Amino acid sequence: MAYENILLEIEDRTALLSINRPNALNALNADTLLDIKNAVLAIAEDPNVDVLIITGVGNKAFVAGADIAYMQKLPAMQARAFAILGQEVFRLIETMDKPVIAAVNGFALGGGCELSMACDIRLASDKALFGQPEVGLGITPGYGGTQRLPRLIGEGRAKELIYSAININADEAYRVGLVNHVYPAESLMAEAKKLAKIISGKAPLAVRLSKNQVTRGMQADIDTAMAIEADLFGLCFATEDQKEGMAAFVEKRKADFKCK
Ligand code: DAK
Repeated sequence: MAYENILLEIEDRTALLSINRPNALNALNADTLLDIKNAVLAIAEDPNVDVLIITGVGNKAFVAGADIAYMQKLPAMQARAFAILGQEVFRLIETMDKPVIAAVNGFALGGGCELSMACDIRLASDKALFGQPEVGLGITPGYGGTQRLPRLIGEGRAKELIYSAININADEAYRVGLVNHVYPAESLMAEAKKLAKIISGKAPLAVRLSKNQVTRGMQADIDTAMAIEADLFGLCFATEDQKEGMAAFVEKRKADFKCK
């Protein structure tokens, strides 16, 4: 499929989706969200891909938010459709089986910060800047910021960032637990690919079931979450990879996983 607003490459069982509107600091309009949606749906089904990395083209921005110029004059019903599309795309990323790494290479503001939070793992360049500037525009966060930010960094810190619209740099984002690691800008992508390669060397189905357990379990009460864990743990024992993984350990050799 041809995309206008993103680049998509597949290498070494990793898909790299780069949002490609550098002149607008990779801001998200409806066409870009549609490209992301179609790419994510394709990657979810692609047997050659285990891990997805999302980043922004250029050295300035991951995504500087929803496209303000695009949103400014939207009629109400189109604004509603834009909201539904964004929520759908972010939820798709969050709930797709395959792990998603955000390689945050610059501004991650508003919808950009929210996009990174819909990913499983956030790696940041030392130039990254995170924030939810919406209240300065007369709106609230609308792509999950009021929900995912407090879950990731705690209610008090999230409320401070959302109410004040203050941006935080990569080191502060690391300190509060919004990002897992901070790397020099020039090594961010290599580090993201290195992590993707480590993940894709494990049993792919077990990785996907683990994502499912964490993502669904985090939304559930502890008893339901433990039941989800037990069920999917049990399911692993119906796979060839469980037999191969345990046999390889006992036989002191590298496992050859097959279940895609
Ligand atoms: N939208 C559109 N264009 C943007 C943009 C954005 N978010 N951010 C930057 N640009 C454009 C600029 O207009 C400029 O375009 P030209 O003038 O060159 O044509 C170009 O990118 C370069 O930007 P600057 O010249 O401003 O670059 P600086 O380095 O001086 O400043 C900046 C960088 C990131 C600090 C600044 O551009 C900035 O403050 N940008 C806006 C950041 C922001 O407020 N982002 C949050 C947007 S609100 C919803 C759900 C979610 C949302 C909305 C609705 N529903 C459920 C309904 C999400 C809302 C948001 O994300």
